Amino acid sequence: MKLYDENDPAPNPRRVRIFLKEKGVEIPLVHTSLGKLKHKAPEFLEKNPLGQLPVLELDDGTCISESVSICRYLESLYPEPPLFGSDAKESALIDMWIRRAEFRLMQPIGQIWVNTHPFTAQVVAARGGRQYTEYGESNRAVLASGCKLLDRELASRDYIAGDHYTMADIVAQASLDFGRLIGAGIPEQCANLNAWYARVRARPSATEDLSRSLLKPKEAKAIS
Ligand SMILES: N[C@@H](CCC(=O)N[C@@H](CS)C(=O)NCC(=O)O)C(=O)O
Repeated sequence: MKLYDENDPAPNPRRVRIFLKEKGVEIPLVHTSLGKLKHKAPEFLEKNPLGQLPVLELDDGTCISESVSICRYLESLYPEPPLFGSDAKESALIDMWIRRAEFRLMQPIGQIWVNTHPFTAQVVAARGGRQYTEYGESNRAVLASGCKLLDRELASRDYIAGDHYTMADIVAQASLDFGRLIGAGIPEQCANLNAWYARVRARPSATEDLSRSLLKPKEAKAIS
């Protein structure tokens, strides 16, 4: 089994690395450079036709993409500590919060990145496309409302889906780390969400080997 991976700060492969660290499990990582477009090479498209990272390749050649699906598979192999819940109610609540973190945090952050950031402007232009800046900017309000939703929830519990750290925290944490990097951070007034963010960032799983970051050391340190 091996994981096709890209370094910090790519948020989706990062989810899987955080998950593995929480489990205390190491698997071989195959560095697949986004910058060098390795994820669009024909041999990679055979593994994931969407040309995206991460991808988990099993020993029988089966390829699983989608970071949450990869983590669900790994959870079955390494059940302790449970990060997708221990009973039906917990599992459903974690799933609900994973989906909300995807739709209310990662999605607007992704649109801000694709449609407003100077770095992606070059990438989009090179592919003959364009940025929809006004649409990208409108996602700042969507992100702020997602942050406020979580802020209200975190008034009464320590973690996003309950009293324990779970996959929902990993999805939110990796998304918000990336958001911070691109200037789409957590609003200051979200005190409960900011306190949660400090808590999850203090976990050993959140620390990365910054020498592998795609960013300059100072930028990488800022989001680590
Ligand atoms: N929903 C997917 C998203 C995967 C994704 O967008 N990965 C990014 C890297 S963080 C990527 O490969 N982007 C390149 C592209 O979309 O062309 C997941 O959770 O794995």
